[in-house]
Amino acid sequence: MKKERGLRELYEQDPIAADEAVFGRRSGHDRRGFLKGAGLAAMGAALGSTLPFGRTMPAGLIPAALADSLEDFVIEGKNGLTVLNDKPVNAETPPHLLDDDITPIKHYFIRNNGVPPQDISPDGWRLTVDGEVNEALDLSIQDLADRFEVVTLRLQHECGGNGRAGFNPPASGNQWTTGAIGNAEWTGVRMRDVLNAAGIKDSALYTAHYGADSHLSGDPNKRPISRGVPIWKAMDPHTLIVWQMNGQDIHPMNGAPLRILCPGWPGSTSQKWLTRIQVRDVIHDGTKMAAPSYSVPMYSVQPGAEVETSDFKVIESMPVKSLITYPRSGHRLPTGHRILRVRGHAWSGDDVVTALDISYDFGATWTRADLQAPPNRYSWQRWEAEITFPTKGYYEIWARATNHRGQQQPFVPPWNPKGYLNNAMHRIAVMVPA
Ligand SMILES: Nc1nc2c(c(=O)[nH]1)N[C@H]1C(S)=C(S)[C@@H](COP(=O)(O)O)O[C@H]1N2
Ligand SMILES: [Mo]
Repeated sequence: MKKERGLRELYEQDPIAADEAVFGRRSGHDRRGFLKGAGLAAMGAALGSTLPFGRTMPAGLIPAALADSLEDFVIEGKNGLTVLNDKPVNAETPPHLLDDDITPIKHYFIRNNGVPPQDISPDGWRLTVDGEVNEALDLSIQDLADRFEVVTLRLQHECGGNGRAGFNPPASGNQWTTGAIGNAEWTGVRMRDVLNAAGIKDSALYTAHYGADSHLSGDPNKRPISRGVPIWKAMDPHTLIVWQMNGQDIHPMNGAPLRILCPGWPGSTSQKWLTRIQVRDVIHDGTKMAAPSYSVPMYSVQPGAEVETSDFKVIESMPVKSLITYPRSGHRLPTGHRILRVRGHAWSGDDVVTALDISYDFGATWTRADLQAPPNRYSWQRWEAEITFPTKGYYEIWARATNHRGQQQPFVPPWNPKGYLNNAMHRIAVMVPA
């Protein structure tokens, strides 16, 4: 398993690289190596005051006031995320900060494979559509807005590796717990309308997505990631090319100024900093398309087994899942109280969640929660339940979603070499004092 690196360690080893990982390359440093621009502003905001001598503060120096709370301060415009120990920045959302129906930008998770682009101004941004099309397109964001119907949808979007930390033996990669999921309100155009404008040929089989971020190695010939989807998924009216998140500009770390939002499929199919969609007559073979990336064995394997590359299949629809977003784990009822209302969200890849059950006796008995229909397809669904605890004591609340195919969240999900698709039931602890 890859050794994890804390931010503090990162700062000790390579402070300039740490600044870049934390603040993004666009924050930059001046010629003497001092932090400037957005990075400086972020540090000031985190400290709750401006830095009078900020301009002469050497890059890579962690302000003493922040040294003990690095996990909280680091990314401008983000708040409360848990920064995972990796470079570039990967940050997940604690479950209690996912309580809103629409995930706020500040709480939306970040998963970067490479170095985000420096210039993300929407003016001058171009999207190329080419490959197996009758007429290649070269579009500005304004062109997209002018030429196609603009739509706004709430869409669930989860990293294929979410939950990886729960597998035993452990799988290498970011040790996501439960927070690489978000359900924001995205505004843009349907990918289908753009592809139809280009005119897809009969030979069209798969899309290939390209973004403006660069490879961690700095090698311009390598791409951090380039994935795609079968044409039928690209043509689904919920697969969007978006430039707004919750009615605002997309956060720079979430792919501004333009990205794909391909709901219900591994987050990696939703290319950020989108510059090109190529229509292909073969299954796309871009970076991180081939097994074992974003792939699982075709059959169930013994934990820890080695699996032949040819025995993997690419992940498509994500599995049925849910979260308890209130209360926060460790909640203590006030003395004399036995009643608690719990709530959360449930979602299921391309499918609809039809039931949510909770247990407060370690799975011995289950109670059906109230479950709402999604406001639009591919949004997660709100659920809520009231529990009356029979005695004082320590309780665990478990939540288990079921989709319209009858598929349910397991207690122990199938182990796989890369640690994908962990949809184990979410559990929280509650104390009832008396
Ligand atoms: N260009 C680009 N697009 C990308 C990535 C990336 O590293 N570069 N990461 C992918 C992965 S693995 C995920 S899970 C989602 C994460 O989206 P978010 O950072 O907005 O939460 O973006 C996807 N799109
Ligand atoms: Mo991902």
